[in-house]
Amino acid sequence: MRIFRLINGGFISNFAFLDDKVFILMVDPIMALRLYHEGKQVPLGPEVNVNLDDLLSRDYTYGGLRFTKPYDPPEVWGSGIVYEAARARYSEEDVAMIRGRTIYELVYDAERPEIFFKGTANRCVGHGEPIAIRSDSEWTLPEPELGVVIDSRGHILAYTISDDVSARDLEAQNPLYLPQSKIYNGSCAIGPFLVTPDEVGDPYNLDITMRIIRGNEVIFEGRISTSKMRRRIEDQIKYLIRNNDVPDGTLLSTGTAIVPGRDKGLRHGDVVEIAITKLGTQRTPVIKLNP
Ligand code: DO4
Ligand code: MG
Repeated sequence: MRIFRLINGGFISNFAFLDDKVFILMVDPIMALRLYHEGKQVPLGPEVNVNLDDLLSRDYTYGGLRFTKPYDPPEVWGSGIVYEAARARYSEEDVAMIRGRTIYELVYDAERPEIFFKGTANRCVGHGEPIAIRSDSEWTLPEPELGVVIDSRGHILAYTISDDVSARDLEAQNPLYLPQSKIYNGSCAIGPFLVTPDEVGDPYNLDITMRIIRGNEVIFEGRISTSKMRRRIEDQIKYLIRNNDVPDGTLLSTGTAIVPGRDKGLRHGDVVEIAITKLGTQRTPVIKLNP
């Protein structure tokens, strides 16, 4: 099952895509995922006739019906330095060192993962909606990641595309600035779909690709397979929920391996396109926030 939401004039409706048909979803997406996970009937309304490709091509400037985030995650968390590529790229900068090694090299090898708070639903946008550059950042990067929706006991209910947009200059300046680098309006994009595990299959066999488009030009392109993840998703979830109650529907963004350089920082007007096997393609325009 795939869940998505459409917005029209501020009014949001929930939909389920099942057996090649689209139905109105009669319960909220988190409840639907819980029921599906428990093998119970998901309350569906009538089948509707929608052209998904057409809807996916519309962005937030469109006046009528368009995509929005597939649900409102009560909490969003992120994992850091989960891939060798992230360890290497993050450590290239002039960053904090402990006992002669960068903090990123240390956490990559450590048993305890880096898990950080990433925000709440109001910081998240959906497909076609703008991700943001902080007004005080000159180097902000998108981070294309496999997003995992879990229940309060840590069971995986669904997967989605998540973009852990980060003000890289702030976190490189001082690790204590990490929350400001990671949490601000428009710092997280999710969707277009929530896809249940039975449709995704092996989460360690998915291709993640990202393109940054400026005008008519692709200024960056990157690709990675989730098979390159050093830390298992279950291990990340174990640390996230240890002595830390999370609500049903919590989203964990499982870390990036695609890290463009300093010369590829986002600019107002760019478009970020992230595709993950089985999860679809997320396109988000980029805006720079006013001070
Ligand atoms: O502390 C750095 C954050 C790393 C991160 O967000 C990632 O590896 O995806
Ligand atoms: Mg990240």
